[in-house]
Amino acid sequence: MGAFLGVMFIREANSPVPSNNFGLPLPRVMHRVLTEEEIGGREVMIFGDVHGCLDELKQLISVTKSTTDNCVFVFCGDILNKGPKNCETLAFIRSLDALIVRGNHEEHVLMHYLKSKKSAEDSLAGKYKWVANLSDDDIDYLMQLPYTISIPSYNCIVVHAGLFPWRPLQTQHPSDMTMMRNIVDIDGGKPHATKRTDEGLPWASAWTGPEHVYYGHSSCTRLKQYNFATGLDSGCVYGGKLTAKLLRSPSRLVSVNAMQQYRKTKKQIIFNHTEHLVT
Ligand SMILES: [Mn+2]
Repeated sequence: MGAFLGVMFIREANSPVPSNNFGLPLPRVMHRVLTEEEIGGREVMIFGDVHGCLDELKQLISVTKSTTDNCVFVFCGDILNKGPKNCETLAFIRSLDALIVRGNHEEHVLMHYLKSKKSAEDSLAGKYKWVANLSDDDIDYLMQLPYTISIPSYNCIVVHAGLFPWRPLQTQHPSDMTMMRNIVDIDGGKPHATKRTDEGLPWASAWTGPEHVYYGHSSCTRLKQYNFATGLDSGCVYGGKLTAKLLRSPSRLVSVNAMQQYRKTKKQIIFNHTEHLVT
């Protein structure tokens, strides 16, 4: 395994940064760093996938007594789509001066928006109808969302879906960072990422740090804790919970229950509402 890892690292380090999913333009900053100076002694709160669940988001902020004066808000992506209050959620999160990494749903929104601008036949309809209510400034804002946010003072990285183990940040593939779940063929010579969960192993189980990774995207497996990774998507939009991690010592997980099930799941998810508790 050791020799194999070394080969992987060199090969990947020399490969060019791949292009974006869906032909979207890349953001000016792919990998944002949140510095100690920016944090300025405040708490840092990292949220799992909100998916338009604004009421639960406000409740979670309220029960932890967090404000922009005492806390920096960071989101794991997928703040939009599927849920009840998309435009309002974006406006609220922007009002918090929060940092957000892009999720596959932010990219879907941008893709549908750009298609609708190109061709009258591709007008925003169905579940993307609400996108027409976003301002040009909102679209520009979403276009510039980075893929990762590193927080060196807490030795951690925030990403939506995951990071491919053994690969430096600069050569991580955009579609891995926004969509991957598992890694296939870890011992088979050519490991690769997949969106599927029925083959291979969760990428987070193979991630050996040194940074701890906080990610979302994976509600079907609920809250997941590995040695060097924590999955914060606990399926709020599916009637689960909205979860966040507070980083300042003593660090802790906090969550609130969804007020209702906003979206049906393809697979049945059994939520354990005593699994982790609101503080
Ligand atoms: Mn996602």
